[in-house]
Amino acid sequence: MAQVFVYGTLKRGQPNNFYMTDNKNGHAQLLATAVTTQMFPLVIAGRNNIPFLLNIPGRGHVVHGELYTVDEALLKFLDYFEDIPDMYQRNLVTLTVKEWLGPPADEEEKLAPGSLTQAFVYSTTTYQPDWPSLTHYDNYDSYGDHGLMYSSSDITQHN
Ligand code: PCA
Repeated sequence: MAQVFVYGTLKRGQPNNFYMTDNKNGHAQLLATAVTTQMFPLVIAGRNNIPFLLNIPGRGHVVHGELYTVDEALLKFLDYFEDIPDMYQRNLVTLTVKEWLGPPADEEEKLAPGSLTQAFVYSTTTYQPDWPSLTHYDNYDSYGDHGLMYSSSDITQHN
């Protein structure tokens, strides 16, 4: 099992959340809402409007997302889906827990609001030179006012 922080299309209400819930490629359990303790630029880039957390700590905003525990099968699938290591790399990030949403029976695992934890995140150090100057978001929504709705038609053509 591994902890994964999702900040983009894998969040609840976003276009790829079904990968976290349909149990086809492995299992995930939502644990909590969380926010990165450090700031990062979260941008929407490429012709498919893909959200990217750029691995430039200290720039941008603290980024809101969701903490999951995932099994090895789903972690492997997500690495494939996120096109590791070309499109994203899987890095560790420190999070501040906001609201616990995990199973109530899991008293031992329960993380208090404000506590710190570490999780994997699909972020990137291999971005295009103009990406850091794109608009920085703190809470991604594919359907937001920006009008840059995510398109999954061809995930290999993100540049
Ligand atoms: N999927 C991953 C990284 C960005 C994306 O759209 C996520 O939601 O965290």
